[in-house]
Amino acid sequence: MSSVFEQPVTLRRPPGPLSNAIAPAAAPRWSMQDVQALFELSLPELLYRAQTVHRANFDPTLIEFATLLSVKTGGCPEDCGYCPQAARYDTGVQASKLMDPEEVLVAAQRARDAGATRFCMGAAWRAPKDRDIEKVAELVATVKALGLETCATLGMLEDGHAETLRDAGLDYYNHNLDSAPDFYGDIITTRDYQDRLDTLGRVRQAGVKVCCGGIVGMGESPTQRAGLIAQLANLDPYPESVPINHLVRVQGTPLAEQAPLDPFEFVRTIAVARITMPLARVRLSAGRQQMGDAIQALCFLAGANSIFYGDKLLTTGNPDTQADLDLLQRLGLRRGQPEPLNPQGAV
Ligand code: SAM
Ligand code: DTB
Ligand code: SF4
Repeated sequence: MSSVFEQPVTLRRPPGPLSNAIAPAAAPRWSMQDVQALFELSLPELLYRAQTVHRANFDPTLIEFATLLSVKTGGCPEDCGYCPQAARYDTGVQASKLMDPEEVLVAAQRARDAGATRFCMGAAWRAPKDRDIEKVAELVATVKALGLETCATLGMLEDGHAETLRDAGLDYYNHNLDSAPDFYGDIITTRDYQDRLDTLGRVRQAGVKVCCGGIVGMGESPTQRAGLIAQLANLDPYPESVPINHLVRVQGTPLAEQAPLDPFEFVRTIAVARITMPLARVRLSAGRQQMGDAIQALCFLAGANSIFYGDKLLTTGNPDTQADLDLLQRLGLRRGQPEPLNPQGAV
């Protein structure tokens, strides 16, 4: 298959068996040079390669619908420069306590009835305490009982937390690297890159699937965009689920006035994620409301096979559900859970 390409696409090792830790692989599967070279291809060539990888591994017409719910909003002590929920920025987000299982049940039922297959609960914590984990475990069990895939994003985890969540029925834990290591310090100073890798290691070790991605459009250089994808693709094994967020510029945050990114750079980022992580569910995540249908369509052509579905992300807007259903229909795409075509691994 790769012989049709001028420069062969080498499909590197697929996610291996669960390892004890998640960390950059000893021998990186993807060098920075390789990843940058993909970003620098002409758009037609890059999309062709991404589509070829996508079609070899998935039904390219299937798109996963994941619904988000902010189960604990705002008041966060961290300083993530993009985030409307950081207490230190005046963004108008009202802080609230952790939701009760009854409220979450109603929201999850609504999401399932609207067609979502994954339900992701987000909490604006730096790091949950033991008692928070117990409460979230109850929420996870409530959602799992509805037959939905479960995901949670709660901040940094301590030893034992991922196991408690797993035992309650957690399928995925979302914890993003957010940016390349050499840009990270420009955006967040209250926790470092290694803290994130440590949490990802705990999730992996507990046997919970890893959902890990980043944000583009924060003022990073093209090399730093490639750096983010290289980091993700070189995690060993790479994440099963990769959310690629476009920065949602929120008034009051330090990134509110960030100059817009050329939308084709976002499309390229999706394509390179697909090529370097062939079996991952690559999610076209935050930023769709600002993107327009044509750019979203290009993202699907570039290999995105998952979206956040529902009128709200955590605190900001997302396209109306009907608009998404209409868009999928116009593009001949279908809602569903994309599963690898070849159970032996990446093709
Ligand atoms: N507090 C937890 C944490 O930071 O790990 C979980 C919730 S946090 C809001 C989850 C992710 O949302 C962040 O890592 C970031 O990637 C994404 N995010 C937050 N604000 C965003 C924004 N304005 N635009 C795009 N993505 C954003
Ligand atoms: C992810 O990568 N993106 C989602 C989810 N994981 C938790 C969050 C996007 C948040 C966008 C800003 C907001 O709505 O507050
Ligand atoms: Fe807090 Fe998470 Fe927002 Fe950072 S991204 S400020 S940790 S809620």
